[in-house]
Amino acid sequence: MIEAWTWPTPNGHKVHIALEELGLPYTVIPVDIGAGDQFKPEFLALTPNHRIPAIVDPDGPGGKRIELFESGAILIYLAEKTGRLMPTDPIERYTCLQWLMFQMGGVGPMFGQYNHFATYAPEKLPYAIERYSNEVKRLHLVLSKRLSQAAYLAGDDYSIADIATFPWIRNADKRGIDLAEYPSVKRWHDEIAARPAVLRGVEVLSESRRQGQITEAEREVMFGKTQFASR
Ligand SMILES: N[C@@H](CCC(=O)N[C@@H](CS)C(=O)NCC(=O)O)C(=O)O
Repeated sequence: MIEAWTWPTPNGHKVHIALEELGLPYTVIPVDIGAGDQFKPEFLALTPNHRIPAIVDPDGPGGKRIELFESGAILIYLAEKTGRLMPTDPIERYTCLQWLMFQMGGVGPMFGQYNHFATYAPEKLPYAIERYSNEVKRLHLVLSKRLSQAAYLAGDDYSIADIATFPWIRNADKRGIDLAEYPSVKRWHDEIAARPAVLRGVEVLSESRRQGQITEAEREVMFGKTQFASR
């Protein structure tokens, strides 16, 4: 059975949703990133990047065990393992990968930096908040244009590109975005949000979701010296 080493964050939700969509049996191994579980030896053995998500599939290619980190790589792996959620036509497949990379290289990092400076940073730096807030808006405009031309990011069919992007569009209001201003993104979001597998995926570890402000201890673990300790 696939092990999902994960936590209820947007990057974790990508994997939960994909596993639910594909109906693959999996067990959840919680990695509490506020408590420092990402630095435990058993997790570092799977990923030197000490970030969730990671998976272990004992039944990987050729029946061999595979360990993977980076949510985009995991989504491609799961799609190829099952022959689903990624088009097979070469042009459509590259289009799907293009939008997956757009999420991995643009939406994820920029929205993440917005969250950092607007929510987690102890000092509220106007330049940093404005810079990432502009990127959040710009990226919503790019998505809006694409989704006014196509039903889904890859084209006619729901794919791993949508699964990668959706968890970052959920709760858009937390990034100062009113989805009503981006009707095509809202149409796409609302449709995906109602999928039964998505409803199940976003509930994985929901009981562990942080309520309220980040604590000093969590800030130290994720952004302070803890990450540089020798292990
Ligand atoms: N590019 C990575 C990013 C993973 C990532 O940033 N994960 C965050 C949670 S969403 C994390 O584990 N943070 C732990 C930390 O900051 O120490 C991916 O897509 O898998």
